[in-house]
Amino acid sequence: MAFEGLSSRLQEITRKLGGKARITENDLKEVLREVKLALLEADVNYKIVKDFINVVQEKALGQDVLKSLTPGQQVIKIVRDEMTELLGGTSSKICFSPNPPTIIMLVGLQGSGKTTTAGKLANLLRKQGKKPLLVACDVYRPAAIKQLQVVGNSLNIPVFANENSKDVPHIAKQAINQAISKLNDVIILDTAGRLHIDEELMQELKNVKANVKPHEILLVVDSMTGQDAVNVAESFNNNLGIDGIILTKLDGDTRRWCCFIC
Ligand SMILES: Nc1nc2c(ncn2[C@@H]2O[C@H](COP(=O)(O)OP(=O)(O)O)[C@@H](O)[C@H]2O)c(=O)[nH]1
Ligand SMILES: [Mg+2]
Repeated sequence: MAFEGLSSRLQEITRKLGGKARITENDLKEVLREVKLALLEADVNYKIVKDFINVVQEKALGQDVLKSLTPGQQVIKIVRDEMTELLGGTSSKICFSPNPPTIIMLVGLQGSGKTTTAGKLANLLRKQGKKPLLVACDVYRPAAIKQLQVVGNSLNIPVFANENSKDVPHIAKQAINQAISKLNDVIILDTAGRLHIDEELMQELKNVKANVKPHEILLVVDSMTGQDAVNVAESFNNNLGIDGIILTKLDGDTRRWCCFIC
């Protein structure tokens, strides 16, 4: 389960603090230091940890917790509330278009898990009563088209591919027409990635965005990339504007940090 290491560290801090009838400013500093270490060990970005600790400290001092009758409980509450805020106080869902099909475009680096996620997402949406169509937009490697077809077949979800074209906006438009005629209300575009972010990739994705106008652009990020995931997300967001992030491979990540699904 995600956050395993982090939650046991925080539970330990809570246990130590909870019973204290009085805490001094030094106790508070010590607690914040431990929370900071727990977050850093969980591979949370340093800037985020720094801001988080500052906010908790300000709130703790602002609420005069040191003079309170239950100071430990109050500090715990502040940490818990801020943690909830940090992880997103609200969970957002995919916005479906009132005029189907809703177009979801998956983007991300090569190997991040786009094709696998396309299948998982289609399966999830089907369970929610949708009729998804997967679209092979990674046109450079014939194996990539085949991979999506295998994923679709195994789930019994239709896959649109045009092996004769490398024009991704054109392929996406053909897929939209097929979706309309076959009453597929969601289409998922499985796009190509690169090993690293490069101008050519961004230009190509921008071109697809401009021509196809997807309702949701979701960035797929391999959680094993750790801190670099932040840079990848920033770069895709600046270039393309993303609506959400899906972190993959959390099952194999020993740091098990966090998972946003939008
Ligand atoms: N353990 C694990 N492996 C995954 C996950 N998602 C993808 N993979 C594997 O990562 C590799 C790359 O995935 P793929 O979907 O082809 O990535 P793409 O290049 O972005 O389309 C494949 O070997 C997948 O089986 C996941 O959530 N957990
Ligand atoms: Mg792929």
